[in-house]
Amino acid sequence: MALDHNVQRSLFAADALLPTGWARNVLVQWDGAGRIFAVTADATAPQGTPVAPGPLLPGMPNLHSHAFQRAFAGLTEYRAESEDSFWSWRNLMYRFAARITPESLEAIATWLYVEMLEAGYTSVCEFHYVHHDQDGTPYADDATLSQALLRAAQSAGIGITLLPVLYQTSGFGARPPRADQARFIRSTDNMLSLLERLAPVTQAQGAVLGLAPHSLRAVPPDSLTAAVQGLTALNPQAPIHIHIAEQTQEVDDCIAWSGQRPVQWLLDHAPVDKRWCLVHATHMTPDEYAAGARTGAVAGICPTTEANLGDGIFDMPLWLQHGGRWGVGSDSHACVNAAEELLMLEYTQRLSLRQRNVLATATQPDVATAMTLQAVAGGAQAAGRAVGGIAVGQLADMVALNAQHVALRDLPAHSMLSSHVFGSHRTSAIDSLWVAGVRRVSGGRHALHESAAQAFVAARSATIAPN
Ligand code: NGQ
Ligand code: ZN
Repeated sequence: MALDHNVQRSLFAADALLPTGWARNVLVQWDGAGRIFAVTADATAPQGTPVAPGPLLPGMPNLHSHAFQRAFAGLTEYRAESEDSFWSWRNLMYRFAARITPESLEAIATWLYVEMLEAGYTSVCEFHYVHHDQDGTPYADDATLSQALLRAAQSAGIGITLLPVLYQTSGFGARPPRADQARFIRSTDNMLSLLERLAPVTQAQGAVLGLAPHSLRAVPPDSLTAAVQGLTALNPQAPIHIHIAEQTQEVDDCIAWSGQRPVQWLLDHAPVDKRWCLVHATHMTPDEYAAGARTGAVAGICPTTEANLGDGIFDMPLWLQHGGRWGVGSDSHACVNAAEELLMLEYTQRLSLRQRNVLATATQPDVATAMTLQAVAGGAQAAGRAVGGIAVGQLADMVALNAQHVALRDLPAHSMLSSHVFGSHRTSAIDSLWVAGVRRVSGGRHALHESAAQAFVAARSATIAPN
């Protein structure tokens, strides 16, 4: 245990992005649990206060991650079928999932979380569905793979919301699971036992435990109802995440099964509210945009993965018009970089609307600033953790850019952020990052960078299937 006087409890920044916008000469102070108790603008730094090397930003929550998928990022970019699609990618992805072990998952996730921290994410929502041993039998300790992820988050020092995934069927109408989905399958009762088992473990490390019904394809209506009720009995505030309406095939199948589109069906049959994160929600009608936004649920947009998988484009202006909340996730981890997700999101809107600066707002004309504040607020809501920005009561999850980086030097603070997000630089402008007040990245590097990278490479080699 470090002695109290060695523990950092404050930081001064010449410029800081607060939930209300940019402020000058900001002193941030937090307690021993990493919770901010004072944010003072126009302050003078008390002697000895550490000073941020550039503009201070709120840490970005990553609201959607399948950690194991980092091991094959960039390795499915070849033609596997005459017309490759999301579904042919999924077949390849299942081959990697089949080979994951507790050891390889921990190594892959540890490195992934180190990368996330170096890239501006301070917390992660882990949508975790590979539960069982390779032949589909539960591990002797049924929480083995969940524990591997929790350990990885703890070693890297990233905040985590663990979302064990309920997965039961291969398609609408209770189609039996495929053989290559055997590692994912749990009964609803079994899932609720897992949650009970994990509740004290997650709490002990400051993690939040939620639930992820994988999708309407994978969870029949009765199970969805029972699981949400069971979770709510455990913790009425626990987050609930679901993949929804990502692919048009899924929409067509849902209509054939129920006469309704996925989002419409979900809103009619589940108590969707601000606890929920609707991951992707790509294919909605204008009525679904309006009704979905009104629930207060967060749209979990995963811009680079959605581009990588050919999902389609979420209509941000329509969602925002109805007061919709949103955040970003790196999902399959084809890209692990908070700024690049914002860039990709704004660019897809520009390409589809043939406009510029689509996500600027009346009060926040600077796109990178507007997007950062919205994505942090939405991401925090989806995480169910107090990670909603640099404000009293929130955890001190913060990122400092390097004002001496050539891309930033001598610019005003909002332009530094804009240059960081939209300037596409060969090297990162992130200097430091704090999670709950603990500095995890300095000089752009995490302390575990080398060792975690080595373990990752070994785990990846073991995971890549020999043709
Ligand atoms: C997943 N990923 O669970 O990893 C999914 C693919 C599915 C994304 N949707 C599998 N991006 O949806 O069936
Ligand atoms: Zn996903």
